[in-house]
Amino acid sequence: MPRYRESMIGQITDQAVTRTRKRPKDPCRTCDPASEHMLTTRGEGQLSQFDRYLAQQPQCSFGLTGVCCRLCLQGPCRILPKEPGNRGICGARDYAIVARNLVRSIAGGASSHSDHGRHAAETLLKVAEGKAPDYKITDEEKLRSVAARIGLEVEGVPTKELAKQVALKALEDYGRHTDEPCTFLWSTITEGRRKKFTHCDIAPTAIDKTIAQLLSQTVMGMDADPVNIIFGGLKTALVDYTGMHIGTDISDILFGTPKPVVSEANLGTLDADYVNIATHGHNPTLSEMVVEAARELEDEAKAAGAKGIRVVGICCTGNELLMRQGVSLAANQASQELAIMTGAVDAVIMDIQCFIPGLKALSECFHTRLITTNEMAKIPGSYHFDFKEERALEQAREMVRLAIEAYKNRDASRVNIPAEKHKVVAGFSLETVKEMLSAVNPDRPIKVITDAIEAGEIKGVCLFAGCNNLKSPQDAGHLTIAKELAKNDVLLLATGCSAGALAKAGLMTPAAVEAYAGEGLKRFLKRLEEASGMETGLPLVWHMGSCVDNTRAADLLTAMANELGVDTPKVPFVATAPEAMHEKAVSIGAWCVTMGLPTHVGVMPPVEGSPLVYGIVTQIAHDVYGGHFILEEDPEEGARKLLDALEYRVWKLKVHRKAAEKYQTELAASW
Ligand code: NFS
Ligand code: SF4
Repeated sequence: MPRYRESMIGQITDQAVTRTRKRPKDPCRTCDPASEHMLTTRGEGQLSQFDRYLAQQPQCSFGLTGVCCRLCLQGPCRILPKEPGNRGICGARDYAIVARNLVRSIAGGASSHSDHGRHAAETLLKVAEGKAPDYKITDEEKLRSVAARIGLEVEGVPTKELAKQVALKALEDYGRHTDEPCTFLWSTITEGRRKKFTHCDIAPTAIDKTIAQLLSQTVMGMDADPVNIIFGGLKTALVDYTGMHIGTDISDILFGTPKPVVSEANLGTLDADYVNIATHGHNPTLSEMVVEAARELEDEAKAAGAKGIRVVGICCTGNELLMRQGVSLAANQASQELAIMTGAVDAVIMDIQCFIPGLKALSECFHTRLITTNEMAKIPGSYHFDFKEERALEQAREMVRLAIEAYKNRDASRVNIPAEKHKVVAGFSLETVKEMLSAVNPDRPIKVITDAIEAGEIKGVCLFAGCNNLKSPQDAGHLTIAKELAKNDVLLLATGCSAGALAKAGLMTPAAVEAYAGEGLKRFLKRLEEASGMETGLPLVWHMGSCVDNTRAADLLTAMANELGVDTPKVPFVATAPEAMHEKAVSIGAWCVTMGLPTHVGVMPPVEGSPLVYGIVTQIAHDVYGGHFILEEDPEEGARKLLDALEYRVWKLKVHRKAAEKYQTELAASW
């Protein structure tokens, strides 16, 4: 692997500047036919992020490369080519500024995900204490398996009591004062990772403390050592993981672990004859109640002249509802406003994260009501409910009634719903995956995947994650890379808005296996489909859920490492965020690297201003953790690099195995 060289300095920054100058002039930056329909047939004045993206061009190259610092009131400081301007006013070098900016976005991501997890844990506690009567423990089996995993006594403990203990144990991870590492991290990773994190001193003991300390570490006049700053960032990325794992585990306990389910995706799932309610955001605590309330209030919608109520999802709340309730997924991040442009959405009900303020201006062109529900996430001019689990269903009913009211004001002549929609087979929790694999090998289900890799039938596993980012055409990166990897026999998993992109384009169907899978992958999937007798058929890409559910994929990685008898950096497993946008995507990417994954990002993060930081994240990280970032904006090139990474791992595994057999030693631990 080529090493970092000082001479890269000019090259990298020049590339960044050239790229910004090349940005296009046409707002229709999408390869989703439904989005294209909306953008080309919309009424005048209906602006969206596609237009605002163009208005922001060209973007500032200091910001793009990460060398703008606003940490103190003397700033902004920018790194200029010559002395003394090649340092900030305080003397901070390019590498300190780039590293600080980068890890602060990890702190942002980690606080979002961990807050989501905390909310789930608090809800579980309320349920256990009988304070949230509208919720219940839906999946007792999951409760017991999580409890056992985190070291609780399970035998004979009544359900509610156990739920309380799990909730308290999760909450302990937020504010522990001892040296013990976070339970939801430590109980889900390999022995090798535990040693690595301890050795590098990045094992977090408490979520809130780690995030606060990272902010403290990176204020003006604190840490100026880029390696130390990045290690602080990785520790924070691990609390991101911890919070996400809590979110997934507890959502499964409360609302059920996803099972295979058939639904549909894209804007064509909106129906002009129905009251359409779009649930948007991330946390299923609210949206599950909206689904229930909508089912209850069908008659009221009929009395208002509609055929009934259709709940659809946007972003990760959409993924959560798709996975558990079969609710259709109308849009991913970039097309959220376009859903309103159809003129058929009567209300958008939001919880937390990723709903953009631009929704408001657009909703004013129509009858659409925006409803926010979290005290930390309000949009001026929207309806706001102070959502409380104690009276969840009652509040959800009120929200649904607002949508029915709005429906009465809908102007049918302005409804413009694109026809585009595709079937989706979703619901691939790790439990589902294991059950499927058990049909082939009941004793060691994960071995079915690792055997297929070792036999060369499939090349490995790739997790698709992350957002849309208008720096590249909507969904293009996700689709190009997925098709290329499928053709080359890579087993594909997906979460978040990446899953949305692949679902909307029909890649989560059994038909896509025929259309895109290479011979090996096709054989593998067909064998699995037949053995497990899956009624839904097995799709090309396995939908694992929302972004917090990336931990489901991480659990699969851990299980594969344990099955192979190696640590995670040796497993032929890679990740890609072709259109990463949010700080949450940065924190997920950072923990993927820490877990030992080659992690492709298809939009350049602001690290090019420091060749040193660029070198740390793309190369040195590999030496320490076995994972690294592959920063590549060309999707075809990105796919090629991911394939290379997988092939290298399979080759190395084979070499090490042969050596171990020949000399009758243990498998080499290096990567
Ligand atoms: Ni993930 Fe899910 Fe989408 Fe990106 Fe936002 S919705 S949490 S952050 S934009 S994938
Ligand atoms: Fe400038 Fe230093 Fe203040 Fe940053 S911390 S704005 S580099 S003076």
